This record gives sequence, C-alpha cells and structure tokens, in this order.
Amino acid sequence: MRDLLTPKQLARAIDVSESSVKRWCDKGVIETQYTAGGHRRITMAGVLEFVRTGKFELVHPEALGLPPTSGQTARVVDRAREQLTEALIAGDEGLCRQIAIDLYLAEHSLSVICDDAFAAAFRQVGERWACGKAEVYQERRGCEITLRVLHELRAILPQPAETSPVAIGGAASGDQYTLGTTMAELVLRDAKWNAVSLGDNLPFETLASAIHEHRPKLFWLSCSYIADEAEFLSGYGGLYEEYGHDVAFVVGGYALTDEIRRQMKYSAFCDNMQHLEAFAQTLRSAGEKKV
Ligand code: B12
Repeated sequence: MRDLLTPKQLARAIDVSESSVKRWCDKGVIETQYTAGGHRRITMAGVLEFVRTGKFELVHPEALGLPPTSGQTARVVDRAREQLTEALIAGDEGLCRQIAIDLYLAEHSLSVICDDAFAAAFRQVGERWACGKAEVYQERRGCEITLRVLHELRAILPQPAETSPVAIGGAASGDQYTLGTTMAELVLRDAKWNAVSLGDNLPFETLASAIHEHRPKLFWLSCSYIADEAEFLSGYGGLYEEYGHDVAFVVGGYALTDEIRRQMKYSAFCDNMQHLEAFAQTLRSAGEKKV
C-alpha cells in the first residue's frame, strides 16, 4: 500500500476535482504534509480517515493502490466473516485484504475486525481442519495472509506520538500462535499506545528482560497453547511478582481456562480485542488525568 499520495490521486479516487482536494488540504480538512518544494502529500492514514468519516465514496480505489472494488462490498461483519473464511481457505489474499479494508472504510473498529471477522473466520477454519475438510497448509497459509493484512492495517495507523504510553507483549515458550499478539499490538496502536509485539514462543526470562529494559505501562500475554501447565504458571507467576505491581498485566487467549486463570494474577483478562481496547482506553485516560 502506498505511504504518500498526491491530491491528483485522491481526486481521481473519489471523483472530485484536484483543486477541491488541494483546497481541503490547505484548510486542514485532510491531514497533509508539504514537500521541500511545497507540494502537497497525503498519508494513506489521512486518506482513509477522510473517506471513512466523509461523504465521499471510493469510486476508483485502484488510484490509491487499493483493490479495485474496495469500499463497495463487505460492510456487514457477518457476511464478511463468511466471505473471509472461504477466502482464507482458498488462499485469496486480495479478497482477504479487500474485506478488511472495506470493513475499516465502513467504520468498523479494528478490534471488531479482529474479533468478529478474522478470529471468527479462523474458528471456522479450525472446525474444517478438525473434520478433515481443510488441509493444514490451507490453515497455515491463511495465517500468513492474515499477518500481512494485519501489518497493512498497522501501516494505515498514524505513528504513535513520543508521549504515547508504551506497551509490549507476546506469546510464551511453546506457544507458536502469532495472530493474537499481532492483533493486540494493532488494537493498542489504534488506541494510541506505543505498542510493539515481541512475537511468539518467548521464554519468561527474555520477557522479563524486555519489561526491565522498556519499562512499559502495559504488558500483554497471548496464551493459545500451554504445553506444561505447572511450568507456565511458575514462569508467569515469577514475572508477575517481579513487575506486576507497576505494570498492567493483560492476558487473553484460547488456552486460559477458568482453572488456569484462577491460579494467575493479572490486571485484566480479556476475552477478545474489544475488551482489550476498552481496558487500554481507560488506563490511558486515567494516566493522562494523573499527569
Ligand atoms: C491457526 C491455528 C494454529 C496455528 C497458528 C499459526 C500462527 N501463525 O499463529 C499453529 C500451527 C501454531 C497451531 C498449532 C496447533 N494447534 Co491450532 N489452531 C489454529 C486455529 C485454526 C486458529 C487459531 C488462531 O490463531 N485464531 C486467531 C486468533 C486471533 O483468535 P483466538 O485464538 O480465538 O483469539 C481471540 C481471543 O482468544 C482473544 N485473544 C487471543 N490472544 C489474546 C491476547 C490478548 C493480550 C488479549 C487481550 C486477547 C487475546 O482475542 C482474539 C481475537 O478475538 C485454531 C482454531 C480456533 N478455534 O481458533 C486451531 C486450534 C486452537 N488448534 C488446535 C490444536 C489441537 C493445535 C495443536 C495442538 C495441533 C498439534 N497436535 O500439533 C498445535 C499446538 C502447537 C503449539 N505448540 O502451539 C485446536 C485446539 C483444541 C483444544 N481443545 O485445545 C484448535 C481449536 C483446532 C481444532 N478445532 O481442534 N494451530
């Protein structure tokens, strides 16, 4: 996806005159940067925000480097989920990308896109795999496609401000699931946190070093698979004892059964990304009030 666009490209995409776009740029209606030569340049984040909240339809999305039928199909999450399941299994990356962008343009939040479109579609993919109606490679390819689409959505978001609170997180040793932690990073960045995912399969020792070095306000752990419960609980317990008193520990994921959670301490357990978003917004505004 292109980073910076010209007024000419946006004008073509929404079928208005270039002079109108230039006027909106100069009035600050559209987030605009100016080159050394004084030329107007618009970020993709600025364009999508303008289209998302404005009254203009994307008539020629390809002028912005978006799939040709962007903004014209999946606006309803339920229908998008069905389409996404088929597209993931078929390995149709273009369609997966277009569905995600269409839902975003239709003003669905990134947390809803993660929970109700992608995670829900993967549950269906999992059921198909479990009853032999989907191949392992189709599931894995679907994960790779989803990671690329999530990273494109991340690239749409503005860079976190210097003053944005820091959040880091990942998945622990033996847990090879990457989508949960990648979604947590995306949703926290959308909530204006300076959030960075450290990835999957991380020993608790190195998570401790990361917290020690980066002093985050929030640490998240995505738990989709726990190979050894006792080992996990002692590793996690040690990390919480060391840092849980002044870092908000947020946990979530398929593997966190009631039984396991009863043996853990944390600031918040979230069933999904919408819960994480709500918690992160509250924590951030509480932090701002204190300053
Ligand atoms: C993709 C997948 C994999 C891939 C993941 C690849 C990757 N790049 O991530 C890999 C190959 C690792 C994998 C492996 C296995 N898998 Co698997 N996997 C799946 C599948 C299809 C999708 C999981 C997924 O990532 N979904 C997308 C995420 C984002 O959705 P989610 O997990 O629901 O997360 C949501 C919430 O839990 C929450 N959340 C999650 N993380 C976090 C973090 C935070 C901070 C917060 C706030 C919230 C949060 O929000 C998310 C969004 O709503 C599921 C099917 C399903 N039902 O989900 C099977 C599934 C989970 N796998 C299963 C199994 C059995 C396995 C294996 C044990 C198979 C095997 N024998 O090897 C191995 C375990 C390997 C290991 N050591 O980790 C079973 C689990 C059954 C059970 N009862 O436990 C399932 C249910 C398939 C099935 N139907 O049987 N798997």
